[in-house]
Amino acid sequence: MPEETIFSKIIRREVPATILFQDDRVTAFRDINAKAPTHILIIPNKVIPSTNDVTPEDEGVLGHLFIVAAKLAKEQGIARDGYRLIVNCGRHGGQEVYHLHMHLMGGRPLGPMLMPAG
Ligand code: DGP
Repeated sequence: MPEETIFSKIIRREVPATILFQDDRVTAFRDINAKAPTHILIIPNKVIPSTNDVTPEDEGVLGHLFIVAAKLAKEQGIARDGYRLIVNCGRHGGQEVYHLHMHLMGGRPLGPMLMPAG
């Protein structure tokens, strides 16, 4: 069994978070360190540490992350102007929490996708 992170405690509501959506497969809550007016994390309830650990049986839940992202973007009023979905993986990807998560960010122009190559 992969190791749990703080995100499992958020799913079980053992630590506080602003949960915007939850069903039997995914949970969505506001990022504690928001980098945009809307910054939401959408995560599978099942612990998948990173995209390196994804298996074919995860296809359904990973597709569901996009469905929930689109629904939340509409609800948050950012769908028309657009937004960014990010999944970080590993050290070079800047992943801090090893429970796969999709960032939904919007509410202002987000600028170029990456810093210039250095
Ligand atoms: P990443 O770098 O992709 O692993 O992003 C992890 C994000 O998780 C980061 O933007 C901050 C957020 N985060 C970390 N701990 C907590 C927490 O306890 N609560 C909430 N709401 N967000 C958290």
